[in-house]
Amino acid sequence: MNQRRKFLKNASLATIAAALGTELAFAESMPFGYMPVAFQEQDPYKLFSKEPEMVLLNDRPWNMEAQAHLLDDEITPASKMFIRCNGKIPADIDESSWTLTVAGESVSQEKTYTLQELKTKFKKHSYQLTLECAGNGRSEFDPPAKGNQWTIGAVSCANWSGLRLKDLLDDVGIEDNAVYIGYYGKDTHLSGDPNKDPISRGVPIEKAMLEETLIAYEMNGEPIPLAHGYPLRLVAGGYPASASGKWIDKIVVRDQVHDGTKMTGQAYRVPCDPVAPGAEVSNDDMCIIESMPVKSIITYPKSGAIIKEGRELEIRGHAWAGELSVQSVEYSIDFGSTWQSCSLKEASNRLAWQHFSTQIKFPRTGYYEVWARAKDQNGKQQPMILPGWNPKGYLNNACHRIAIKVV
Ligand SMILES: Nc1nc2c(c(=O)[nH]1)N[C@H]1C(S)=C(S)[C@@H](COP(=O)(O)O)O[C@H]1N2
Ligand SMILES: [Mo]
Repeated sequence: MNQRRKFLKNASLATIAAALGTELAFAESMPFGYMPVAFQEQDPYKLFSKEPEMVLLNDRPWNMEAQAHLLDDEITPASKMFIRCNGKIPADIDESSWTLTVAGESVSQEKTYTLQELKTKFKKHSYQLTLECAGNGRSEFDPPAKGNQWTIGAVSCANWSGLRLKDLLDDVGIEDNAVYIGYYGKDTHLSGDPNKDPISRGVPIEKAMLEETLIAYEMNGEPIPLAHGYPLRLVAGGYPASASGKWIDKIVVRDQVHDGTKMTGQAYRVPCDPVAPGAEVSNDDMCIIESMPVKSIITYPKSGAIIKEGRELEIRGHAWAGELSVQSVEYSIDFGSTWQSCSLKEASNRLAWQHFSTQIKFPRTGYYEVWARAKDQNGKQQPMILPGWNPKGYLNNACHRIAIKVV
């Protein structure tokens, strides 16, 4: 039972009237336990405590993205974090009875832990971790790809705390033939079919064993917000965020690549070799996305800003490169003809985004665009225009641009 329903069932008519802001007419005729329509309507902004400028892309399931200027914080607060749900958010979450089972072909013996055990038996670690939906930027692909039309705001970098997945797997004991782990969450399939998972993805065992791969129970020092996986979440920064399972109650250690829902077929895969836009690609020619590509976002000022001639404009933003670090960020004010360097900070830890900033002088009045371009530690740069088209519209890491008017 969700909190609201629980509240209503126990509420007196006076409490209901107070919540409605008026008397309940014909209160004596309302069936016992009935939920007034006014309480059924869900405002996602209130429900998930999101900033009013967040953009709702879908309500079944809930999908909401940030706008670039909302992502200006160095550590993303919950109120500005995108939501990507594949199914229905679990109701009736009871922390005191929540358990996590570790199973699969490659565990010596299946083992179940209570949430309390996970919190007390294992050392707590905290990392700031970049989570970007593989479909971020999908809206720009042509021919278009089906799915949520994310623009630029399906990325976050919050501070996550919990135990290392590695410590958990060491405690369970895993076999030498382990190649992959997979997660199962308690969210339910949109069809209502209890035998179908909305999503069950995972990561290679090497990624699972990284120090930064967490089974998190806190985000930004608080219990994880409901929409982001309360009370327990896998967090594998640098990989498509779909690998970071929310509401998890089971981890499987596999002796083959995990074949859960959205691991197979074309989901979260791109053509192993580039294809022409609109091409049909067979499943055999699609490869699983692992580390996300280098990318950057200008978070200040908001696109469309107007400044006075002669004034310098400060710009700032973040850059990330999946499992790699970012070596430099440049900007251009002449549509990419020339580039100047920005100052770039080190990441607070591996797999966290890095902050860049600079001061820009504009030569005269007029309309400008500021473009930002990052380069990863291996020298790979963001493309200026849309990168390789792919059937599902993943991995658009083209340069972010903002419009500026100098008057
Ligand atoms: N159990 C579960 N985990 C999930 C999902 C989901 O629908 N169910 N969505 C995945 C996808 S596709 C993304 S992009 C991220 C989104 O995380 P967020 O909503 O906390 O931003 O969660 C991932 N983990
Ligand atoms: Mo995603």
